[in-house]
Amino acid sequence: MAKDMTLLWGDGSPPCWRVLITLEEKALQGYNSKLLSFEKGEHKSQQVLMINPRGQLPTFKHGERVVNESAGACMYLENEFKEQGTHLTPTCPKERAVMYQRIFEASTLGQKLGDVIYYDWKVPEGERQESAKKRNKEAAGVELSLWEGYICKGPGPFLAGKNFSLADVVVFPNIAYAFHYGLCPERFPKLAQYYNMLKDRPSINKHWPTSWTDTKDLLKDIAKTK
Ligand SMILES: N[C@@H](CCC(=O)N[C@@H](CS)C(=O)NCC(=O)O)C(=O)O
Repeated sequence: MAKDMTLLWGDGSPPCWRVLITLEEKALQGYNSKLLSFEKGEHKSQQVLMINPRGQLPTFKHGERVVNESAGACMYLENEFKEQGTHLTPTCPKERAVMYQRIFEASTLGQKLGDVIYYDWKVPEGERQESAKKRNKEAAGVELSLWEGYICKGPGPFLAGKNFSLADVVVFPNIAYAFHYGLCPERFPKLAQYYNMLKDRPSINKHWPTSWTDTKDLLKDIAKTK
C-alpha cells in the first residue's frame, strides 16, 4: 500500500501521465490521487502551491519528501521500490546510458511540440507571425525526426533496448501527445509503430487521458527531415 503518497495531477498532461504509469508499473496502490482541473485553475490553488511553488502538475509527495519534477518522481519511485513491480532500469550499462539520455532529452521533445501546439495560446493575436509558426513547425520536425531515428537504433523494440524501461515511461506520453495533436503516422512510421506497440500496455492504457476524445490537427503538416 502507498497510503503515504499523494499525487495531484491533471488529465491530458504528459508529465502527469508518466508518474501515473510508474506508480502502476511499481504496483503502488492506495496512494492519494487527486485529479485537478487546469481549466478551473486548480493547479494554482493553495493545495498545490504549498507543495509545488510553480503551481504545476504533477505535484508529488511521499511522506515528507517532495518530488514534483515528473521524470524525477519516476526515477525516485523506481529507486525506492527497486524490487517491486516491473524493473524499469536496464541491468546492461549500455542500455542504462541510453535510458538516461532519452529521459532527459524528452524535455526538449515536449518543448518543441509545445511551441507549435500552444503558439496561439501564448502569443497575443496582434503579435502572431506566420514565419514564427513555420519555424516552430520546422524545429518540431527536426526533433521528431531524431526520435524517429532512435526507434530503429539499437536492439529495441523499446527505447533503451529489449525491455520496457523508465525511458519509455517518460517518452511515451510525449509521443502519444504528438499523435493526439495530429502527427501523421505515415510520415513517422517508426514512431507510429512504437506508439501502437505500447498504447495497450495496462499501465499506459489505464491512465489514457479521458479528455482525448477527438484528434486535433495542429501537428498534421509536420514533416520528417532527411
Ligand atoms: N518539468 C515539469 C513540467 C510540468 C508541467 O509543465 N506541467 C504543466 C501541465 S503539462 C502545468 O502544470 N502547467 C501549468 C503551468 O505551468 O502553469 C515536469 O516534468 O513535471
